[in-house]
Amino acid sequence: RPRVLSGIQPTAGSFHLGNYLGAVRQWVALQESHDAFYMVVDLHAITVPQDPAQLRANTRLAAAQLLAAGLDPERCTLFVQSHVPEHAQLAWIMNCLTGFGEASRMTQFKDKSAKQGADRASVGLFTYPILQVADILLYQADEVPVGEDQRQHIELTRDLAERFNGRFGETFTLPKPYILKETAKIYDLQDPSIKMSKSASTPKGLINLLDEPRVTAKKVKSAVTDTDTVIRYDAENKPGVSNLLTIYSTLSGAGIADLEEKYAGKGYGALKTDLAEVMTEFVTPFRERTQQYLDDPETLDSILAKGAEKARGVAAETLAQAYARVGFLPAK
Ligand code: AQP
Repeated sequence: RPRVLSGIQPTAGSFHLGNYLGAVRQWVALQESHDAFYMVVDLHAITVPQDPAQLRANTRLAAAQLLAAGLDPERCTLFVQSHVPEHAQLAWIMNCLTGFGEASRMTQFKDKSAKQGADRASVGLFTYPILQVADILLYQADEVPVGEDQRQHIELTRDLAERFNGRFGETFTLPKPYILKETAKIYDLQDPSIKMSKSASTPKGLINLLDEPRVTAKKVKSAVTDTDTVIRYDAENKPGVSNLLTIYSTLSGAGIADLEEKYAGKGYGALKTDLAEVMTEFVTPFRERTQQYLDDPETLDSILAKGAEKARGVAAETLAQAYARVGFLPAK
């Protein structure tokens, strides 16, 4: 079976709709057909300041949400990044293979550091994509299911894998991004020209899956559309409506063309009311399942411990090979 690897940050508490539709939904599907490794990336989280107690709680919360979304520990390997020390170890080697200019071209760093003020951004934030390279290469992943915003980091992963292989001998698999066109980028409900994001979106533009369903319904109903009245998918000219149609279609399983037909001659109000209902039907059981996992932290922690053990089996083997290739003297 081909292998997939992906991760999600535990930083924001609740996952948002972009995380779910852009990534986690695909993770759930891929565990059926792939040898799947998924992790909560707490090492990535500390690239910006975190409260320790909050980070710990959010790490469990992220794992609970992944299980609630449908990850099955019998079908995939679910673990916490810091439980597998090989991530940081391989990242160091990859740091040493990366050019400073090359790392400087990563657009996510440019965006995030610009927001914080370049002097305040940590070196960890700068090397974040290189840790991601290590995450992926350790598992010899064939595909990486992510949203569009991560495409550049997968390119970097391929470049560094090729560089390492060229310099030290064939070691790493070159991974491909697995990005579904329809949901590659979910947009902010208030500003459909930007992606829905925990740091850039206003509270009204961001759907948190763990929000009260009535809060979510309200946000859907006040989503920005356009001055036209026709319900039609046209990402360029009608980004707000198109975003709502994408969300509606993916969550309900109805095709976009079917939705356009269903709402022909009806106003945006009807579309939003129905979408609010579809959202409520999705988030209500999701919230309940998340809470059930949180109420039983022992079970949750033991799932994560088993996942880490399985992950380490693979990661340790790859790291040992990389260490040998680089020329590190084996410890006796
Ligand atoms: N709006 C989005 N549309 C589609 N996919 C998205 N992802 C994030 N936003 C969207 C995907 O979610 C996965 C996990 O993301 P992450 O935990 O690495 O967080 P992030 O990318 O840092 O999420 P945010 O909200 O975008 O955070 P900020 O605002 O800090 O940048 C990834 O696969 C990502 O592509």
